[in-house]
Amino acid sequence: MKIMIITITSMIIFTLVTSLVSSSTDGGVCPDLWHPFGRKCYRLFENPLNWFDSLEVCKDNLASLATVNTEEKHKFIVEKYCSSSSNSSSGPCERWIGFNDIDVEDVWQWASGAKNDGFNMWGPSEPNDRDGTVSEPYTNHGDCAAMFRRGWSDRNCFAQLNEYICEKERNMYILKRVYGRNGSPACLKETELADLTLRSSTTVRSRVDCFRLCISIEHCTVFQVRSDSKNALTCDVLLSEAKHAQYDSGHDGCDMFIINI
Ligand SMILES: [Ca+2]
Ligand SMILES: [Ca+2]
Repeated sequence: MKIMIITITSMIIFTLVTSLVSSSTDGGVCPDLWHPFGRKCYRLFENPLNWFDSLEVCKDNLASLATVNTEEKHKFIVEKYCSSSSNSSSGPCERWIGFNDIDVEDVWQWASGAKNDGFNMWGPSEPNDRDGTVSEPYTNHGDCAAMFRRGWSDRNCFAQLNEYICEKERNMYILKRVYGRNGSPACLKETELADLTLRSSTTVRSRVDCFRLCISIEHCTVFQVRSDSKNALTCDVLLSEAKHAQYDSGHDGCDMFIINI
């Protein structure tokens, strides 16, 4: 028998749950392929683009080019990505970051809008408003910063670097567990999923994996995790509209959650 969801009786601050996926204690999670450091998430992109196009890709990912405003952050990025990226294991490990003096020469600012508090890691003789060596034409301005393993240099913003680093806020999520009228966890049966599922029958190892799958998919705000008789877990990732649907309740081993950001 189908009944409307009538109560959402528990709220779980999801940072409690995310402690399972991140050792950090300051809350928030990063989507797949993004890595946490402090309160931010970082991701290395490895397709050759100029600075402007790199920034656009970051924005498409609700991020900005990295604001590398502490030495610790610079070190994290070097240690995290200089050994794994395709062009950097032994090379200079060069990639775009958000620092630029595009608007006013020698007034450096962060693409993210973060205040420039004076920190920088310019390499020797940088910034020199030149791309590459001094033999290049002076008109070839250096207005966009690239970070290397050991420091930064200003380069021509239209130069195509192989890599760039995006940065965004870690998200704070609140999960609401969904209950039916009789107080047992509400859930959709397999036969009811077809119209409401973005991606169903994905095997996961844990509820947290299902949560992470959901937040990596646009428009997903509801997910449920079903376990079968052998305790294998199946993750159903649902369209947001699903929360207005009617659900069965009382499935053993099935839990549904609504994500509020
Ligand atoms: Ca410049
Ligand atoms: Ca330069």
